[in-house]
Amino acid sequence: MSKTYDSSSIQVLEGLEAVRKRPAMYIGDTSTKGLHHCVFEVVDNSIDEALAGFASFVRVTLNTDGSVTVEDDGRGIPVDVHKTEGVPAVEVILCKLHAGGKFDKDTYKVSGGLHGVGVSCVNALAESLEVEIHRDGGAHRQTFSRGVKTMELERLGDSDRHGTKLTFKPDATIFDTVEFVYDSLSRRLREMAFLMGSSGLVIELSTENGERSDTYEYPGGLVDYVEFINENKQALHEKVISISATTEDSQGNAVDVDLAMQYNDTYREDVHCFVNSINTTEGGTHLSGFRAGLTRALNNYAKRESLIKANEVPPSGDDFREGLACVLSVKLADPQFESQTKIKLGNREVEGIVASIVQEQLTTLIEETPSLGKTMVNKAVLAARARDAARRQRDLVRRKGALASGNLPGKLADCQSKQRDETELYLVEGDSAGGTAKMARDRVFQAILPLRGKILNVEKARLDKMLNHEEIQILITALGAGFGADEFDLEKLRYGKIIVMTDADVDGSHIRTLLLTFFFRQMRELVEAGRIYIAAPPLYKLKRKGKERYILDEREMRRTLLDIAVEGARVESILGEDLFEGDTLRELMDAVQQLEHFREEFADDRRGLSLAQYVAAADGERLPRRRVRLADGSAEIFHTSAAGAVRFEELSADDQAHADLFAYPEADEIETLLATLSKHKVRFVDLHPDDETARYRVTEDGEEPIELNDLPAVVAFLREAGEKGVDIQRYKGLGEMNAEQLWESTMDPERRTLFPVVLEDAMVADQLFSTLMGPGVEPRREYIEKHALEVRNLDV
Ligand code: 0RA
Repeated sequence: MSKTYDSSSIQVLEGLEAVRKRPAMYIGDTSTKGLHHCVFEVVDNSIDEALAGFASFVRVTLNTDGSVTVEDDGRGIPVDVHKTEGVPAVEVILCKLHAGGKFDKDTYKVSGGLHGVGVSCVNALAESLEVEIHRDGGAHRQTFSRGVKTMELERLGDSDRHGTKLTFKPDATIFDTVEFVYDSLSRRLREMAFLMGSSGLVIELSTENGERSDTYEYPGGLVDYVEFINENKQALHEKVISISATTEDSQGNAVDVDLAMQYNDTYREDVHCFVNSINTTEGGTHLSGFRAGLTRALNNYAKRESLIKANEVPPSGDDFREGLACVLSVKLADPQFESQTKIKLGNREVEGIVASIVQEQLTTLIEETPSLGKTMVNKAVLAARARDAARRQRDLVRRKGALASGNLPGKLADCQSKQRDETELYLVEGDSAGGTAKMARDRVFQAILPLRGKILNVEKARLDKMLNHEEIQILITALGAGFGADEFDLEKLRYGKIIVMTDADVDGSHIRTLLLTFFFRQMRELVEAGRIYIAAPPLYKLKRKGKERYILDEREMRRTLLDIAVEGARVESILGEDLFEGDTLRELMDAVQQLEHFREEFADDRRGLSLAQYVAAADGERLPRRRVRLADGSAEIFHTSAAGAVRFEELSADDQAHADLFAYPEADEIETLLATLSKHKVRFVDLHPDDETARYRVTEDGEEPIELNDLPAVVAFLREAGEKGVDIQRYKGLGEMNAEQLWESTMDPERRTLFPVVLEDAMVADQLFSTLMGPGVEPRREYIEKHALEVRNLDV
């Protein structure tokens, strides 16, 4: 970057009203996605500073007041007076659309995603924005609101630092939601850190309250990324392969190609590709170039070394990518995207460029390290064999008619409607519940498929074995959309919704997980299209005054009984003259009831504090998030999870082995409950007073008043009163319901609860499935131990 920027290189285009009028035009939409887009818009600028060699860190902080701060140690936004505008450049950059010194053609914007609309858009959509700049020997500050300055640029004093610190609070009148989602920001920032890795950049994300903080620093770049992907998988060769080159296209523009890859023992291809740091989820010419180069290099090598026998099925391109984890990143000056959403690269020339770089460097590499070449080819030979076996298996099954639609499995009770989108297929655990469901359903639009026993864990099986499994064949046939990478066709799906209906017990949740694993691995499109649902059969039925209702779980039960009791009841405090009734009474009783519930849970959990001790350890209104207990019995309490985790990690290995780290994930919930108490002027310590004084007078409609000691006693009394005239039935499983009950509670669209299965982050899901359902015992044990700390009611 030889070019120097100053205010003269910034051109002025138009005003910001346009952005406020039609925000979606600039940031995509006004959902969480658009909201996050604003953060990345600023972050991109910081990252550009890092790529240009001026910044070494980017720090993102989610502040308690709902604003977000992005800080870097780059050159700082220019503050000198703009030649034609006559105001400081920073003001032009923040208040004029498309103004930005970086709009020159000399360099491409490497960090940018869909971004590049300019920080002025962020300013336009911010209720308030403050920028602090260290540059030219001084510290400077200016503030804005909704794109308009609220003060002139101010010089705060001398400074020998350089950098930009920008804080903005999103405008709640523009966005559907102004709450940043930590995990979602963290995912993209981590991805950016991987992609920028080798430039030495450190990206930090934290919340101002210290609750969460993460540092992303990946000097290994793409190699680190691939190691991360393969973290819980068995790698087939020790070192991650790294390929990179810079060339020119026919126009003389620079094209950078970087990739890292490593085979693992799974059967899936896991390739992530990027263009100028944009995740091109639909691939494009760079991806097809990579595939061609890989296939050619390995095919030629296999031929030369006679690694494939004459009577053997030759590996296809797919076979060469079985079990391949790969990250491919290309950078080019003028990317052409095939779709508006920029997820598929269209530049034709890139294909040949990537293909020849990959072929060339890979060939050299495997010639230098023959064992590596053999490992890769062998994996592909096995994949080809399995593919062939699967094909034969499929042909066999197809000949038997099982995979062809039109020849439906006998167990399936199909529905009548041909309007696909209004139809539903229930996958039911066991023949007996299946039978009930068949009687219960509305046969016009509901189909039932009973599944017997456990279906195969597809995480541990290859295709041919999977197709051999009868329940899976039946499932594939019933869905009617085919199977396998080239055959699955969402359009052919025979039902609008696929609903998994299992018992609320260990077996039920296991079967549910196996089914979800199957859908995620083999029919991901079904999940992505939002077609999969989980049915929620109730745990209880409650009858009162001739009326029945179903209750989903314990918690709803407690609340319902209290609701009934609170009707027509009044509670007076004898000492304080407070009167509670109606909604106020319900709110207070509900809080007391929940706190008592926590009190019991604390009493018998292994974290070793009573609820009273725990609440007493509060710092102001903040409850502890972590507690570390050492082997000698001494313990420390931490109000932020980060501090507790750090303290734990600081211990020696021996101390760690003998120390316990306890998490309090319910802290937020309890804080809210305590706040409700204080809203009603009740102190936590008064819930269980030491003496036996009657403090509350309770009057139920048409009954004599009764005096009680404390609020938990009032709750118990009211709940007992509520239970009078109420008949409760508990269901242990679907099998205990008759057809009518099953229909009313779980299958009637008007009354049931359905949980849609959504795929938030395919990469995280992928790792989770590998960890929990894959063959490795150690990663699973680690996962469960780590998360056991976070889980209170492990409902299995
Ligand atoms: C315009 C020109 C220059 C830098 C920046 C903007 C800039 C913007 C942001 C936003 C967040 N951090 C930032 N850092 C820099 C070039 C300045 C020069 O030539 O010295």
